[in-house]
Amino acid sequence: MSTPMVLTAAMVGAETTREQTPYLPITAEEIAEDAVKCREAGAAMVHLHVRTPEGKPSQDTELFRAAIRAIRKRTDVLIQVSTGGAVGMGVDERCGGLRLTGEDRPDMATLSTGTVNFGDDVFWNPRPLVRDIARRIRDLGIRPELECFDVGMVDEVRALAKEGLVSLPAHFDFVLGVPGALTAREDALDFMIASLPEGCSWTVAAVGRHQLPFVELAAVRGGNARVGLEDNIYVSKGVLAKGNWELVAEAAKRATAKGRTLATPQQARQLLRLDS
Ligand code: KMH
Ligand code: ZN
Repeated sequence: MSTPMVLTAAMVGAETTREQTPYLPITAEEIAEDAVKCREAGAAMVHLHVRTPEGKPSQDTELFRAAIRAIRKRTDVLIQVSTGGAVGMGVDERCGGLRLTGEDRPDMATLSTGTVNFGDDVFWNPRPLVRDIARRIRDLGIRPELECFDVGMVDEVRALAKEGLVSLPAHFDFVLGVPGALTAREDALDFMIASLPEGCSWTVAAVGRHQLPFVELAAVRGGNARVGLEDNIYVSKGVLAKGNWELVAEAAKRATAKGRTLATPQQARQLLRLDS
């Protein structure tokens, strides 16, 4: 039996707009409604950003709290908060989701480990800032998902581990296909995998039209995949996904066709070492 595959739904993001797709969830209730359907379609985790009621990207603690409560009221899907936010946000703003403790504490949080061009913008992650966020994640007692947009960011995790800021083995997310960063190519994915420290697990999040084909590549390589409206709004050429759930359903179909079973949230907790 192969290892169950963890599907993550990146539901909201900071860049996708309602002008691009009317199916982008914005309010806590809309996010929870779509999260329930994502879980039913095979997702074990959601990667969460939040928005103001007007749809502006936000990392506001109370907006995160409302979304997390709405999701947890209705489903057991794991919740990973973004600490990336939107380009141009300062570190305190980006870490809004890390102020949630007790029953509102997220299950996981992202940690981007280097600076990268992000379309015409720059996703700014100088080394001191990365360490600041790593410390906050560690202090909250949760595990990071190490977001790497290029291979040097994988190497940087070794330095973070030496400094005691990340414990290995850890879980990585390879984000491929961001304009200005590493392209979504099969050999790029293989180089990322080959660069991992011993025993680490990985997810691939390929952007745009690469999203669903990379689910299949991840499936055959024994990895995990992230889909969702943060990274891609189309379920097929020119056809908008009617919610994150439709992208998860398509990912689930492709992964199972390659012989993988899908992880439940409980299995994902173990596979991603969230309790250790
Ligand atoms: N919105 C991007 C600039 C994360 O969630 O940790 C960064 C991002 C990464 O989405
Ligand atoms: Zn994100």
